Amino acid sequence: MAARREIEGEFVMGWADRKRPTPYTLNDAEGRVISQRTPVADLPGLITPTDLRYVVVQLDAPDPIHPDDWKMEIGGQVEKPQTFTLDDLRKLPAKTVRCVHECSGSEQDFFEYLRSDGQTYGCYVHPSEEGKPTRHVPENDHNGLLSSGEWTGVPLATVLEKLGVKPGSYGVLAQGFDRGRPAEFATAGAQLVPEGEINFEKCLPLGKALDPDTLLAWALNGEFIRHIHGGPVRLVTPGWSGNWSVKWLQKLDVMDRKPALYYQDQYFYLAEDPGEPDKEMITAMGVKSLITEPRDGDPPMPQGEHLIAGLAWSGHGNITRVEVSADGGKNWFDAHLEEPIERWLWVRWSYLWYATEPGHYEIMARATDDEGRVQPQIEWNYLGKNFDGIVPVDVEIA
Ligand SMILES: Nc1nc2c(c(=O)[nH]1)N[C@H]1C(S)=C(S)[C@@H](COP(=O)(O)O)O[C@H]1N2
Ligand SMILES: [Mo]
Repeated sequence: MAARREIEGEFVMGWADRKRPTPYTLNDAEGRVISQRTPVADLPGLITPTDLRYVVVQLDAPDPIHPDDWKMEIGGQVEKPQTFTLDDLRKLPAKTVRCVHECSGSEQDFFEYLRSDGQTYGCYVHPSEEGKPTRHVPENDHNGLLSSGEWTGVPLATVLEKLGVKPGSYGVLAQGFDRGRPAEFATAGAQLVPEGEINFEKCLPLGKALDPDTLLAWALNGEFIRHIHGGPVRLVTPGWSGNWSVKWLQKLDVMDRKPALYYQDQYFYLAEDPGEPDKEMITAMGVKSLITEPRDGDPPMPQGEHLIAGLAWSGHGNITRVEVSADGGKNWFDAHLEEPIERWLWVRWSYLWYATEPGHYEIMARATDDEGRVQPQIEWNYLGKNFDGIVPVDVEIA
């Protein structure tokens, strides 16, 4: 069996245990984690353990703010601007939402792979000369940029209602207290790169800001949000790409129109080329499934029954169906969806495949959501954002 199924343990709190998955981590010069990737296919549950969550830091990682010193001004187009402490926020009626976060850049190498024979993205095409990008290798820059979590906080809508949003407002400008200059990976297609330092900012359209599941969150997976994950308070926008969930909040401004913002106009959009005038702002994720087993590179498997399993999620709602093909997309069969099926969380699915003949098989999965959206939804775009294509797993039956 492959090394990943190794179970010789380590000692956890004094007891021998199963080998634990480890995240892939990059640190800055001071040793602080600035990038981390989740070994998502090694985790058999629904919620990504906090230590294994992916991390993306666009600017410089900020110093932590003590929760007692933290304050957030909410102003702009509201009747009663107010500054909130963490205690103030926690006196409002809270709720808990479980959701998937996926970075827009997640798995972007597959766009080129699926386009490799010149066909339009969306249908499956055969492997390019270079072959298929590896999906589960953490060293690959675009792997493991997704996690799920259980967030507790107050709906942004509750706070906005208290303050009174003026009619005709566009959205809520959310500002993090991290500053810096956009990293190289985020300036490639930009037409205007700021000269000095900026804060990480997004202007969330009012409709999403008022969604009852959009939170000002202070807890993650049962504990206060750790600094590295955006504490003391972070925005959580279930269903929308990771970049909307602004970490390290320090300020909210209700805007009457959308301001020009680096991480909204110069990055995080869909377009065929950087010069395109009508770039589409990235909002919700597509609809996507991931096969967690088997995997490319597994040793040949015997004839007989094999588990095909994975995860599926959508930026718009519940997953209603996952189909599996073992013959490269000719025939599809319904997989079993494992409960619970929650609106913003991924669902685990499984299918028992009986392999009768030796040979090479291409295993594929395709998800559908309750809006009838079938994977894939997002077309090739030059920044390679929001990949949700169907990627076959190559399997040998001995
Ligand atoms: N303040 C701030 N918020 C941010 C970012 C950031 O760099 N600064 N990165 C965004 C991006 S691109 C992603 S994918 C998610 C990552 O969240 P995580 O680091 O908790 O996984 O946070 C978003 N929110
Ligand atoms: Mo991201």
